Amino acid sequence: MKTIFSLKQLKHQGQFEFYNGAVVEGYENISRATFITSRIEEVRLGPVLDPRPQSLDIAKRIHSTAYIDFIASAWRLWGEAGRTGTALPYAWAARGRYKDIAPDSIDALLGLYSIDASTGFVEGTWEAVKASHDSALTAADLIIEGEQACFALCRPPGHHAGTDFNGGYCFVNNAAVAAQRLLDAGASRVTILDIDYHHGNGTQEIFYTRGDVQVVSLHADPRNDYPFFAGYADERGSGSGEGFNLNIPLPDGTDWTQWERALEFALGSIRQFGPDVVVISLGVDTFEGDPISRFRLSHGHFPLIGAHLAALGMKTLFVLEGGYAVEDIGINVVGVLSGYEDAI
Ligand code: OKP
Ligand code: ZN
Repeated sequence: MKTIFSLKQLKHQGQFEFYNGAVVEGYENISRATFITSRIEEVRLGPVLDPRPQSLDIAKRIHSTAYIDFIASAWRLWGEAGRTGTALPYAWAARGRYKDIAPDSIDALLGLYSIDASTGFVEGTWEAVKASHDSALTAADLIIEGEQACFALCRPPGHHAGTDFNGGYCFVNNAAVAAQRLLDAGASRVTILDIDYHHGNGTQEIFYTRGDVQVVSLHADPRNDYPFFAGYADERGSGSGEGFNLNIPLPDGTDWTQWERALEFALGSIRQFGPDVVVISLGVDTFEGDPISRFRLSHGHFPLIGAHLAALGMKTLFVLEGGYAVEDIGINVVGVLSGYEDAI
């Protein structure tokens, strides 16, 4: 299987976040990517290729143009305000309760276009975010050109980024942009199956009223964990999208037996929908050793996930999301990909 990845994606580096009341180095760090590429080479999964340069046209349809323009200029605005550290918000608009205003101050803009204080900007953030987006689109292009499966090593990740907000380490929703590219190229239906530990609230929001993209997600019950305000089982889509959003929240401590049962249910709903391509939002923070998560999958389970996905018999685009046990992330991500390849 081919992997798409650019070294530019390492330029988002050294950002801080809030965690348990303290300011700490970001969990979403560059070693995540380097552990994965090392493992790909170790097991000879296939070549790691640079993305092709890509236009932002689709990103500006999936997100608002104003939002994309903001994240492309946030670091410059932060510098113009005389700031040097990680650009993070400290004030939010509690949307719907305030007038619809267009503020100028960088502090207001950071709050306006975000849902949390985990998603800071540093000097290289935009270049890395753009390259991550290019990797997702290039991997989608390879599927369009005939590959059965492809891996977009996207970092920063994407599934918490919605139409006009960042959050959860995510800026551009790479999986959503890739899904739109597949539709533009002639796919009539695409499924995004999100197996990250956290609910992909951004992906859900983007496609909530659409019937051409089914969004299916297995995740920690949002009563217990981030993103808290979305991911409940009664969120099933609306309008033309009604019935095409499926959330399967799972309790703290979920183990392989429970998780696999949920996956089988999800796969059943995907078979019914009958997409031309499945995009997997591939997070491996379901691993028992993950520092910010509370599920109990172990190393050996990840290849089994790959085998389940291969059994769908559909073209499959893997897009990286989370996974923070960095020493294990290569084994777990490449475990899914090799498990898939061994089973097709
Ligand atoms: C991103 B992905 C507070 C703790 C972490 C955000 C979690 C984001 C997870 N800094 N809060 O879905 O793996
Ligand atoms: Zn996650």
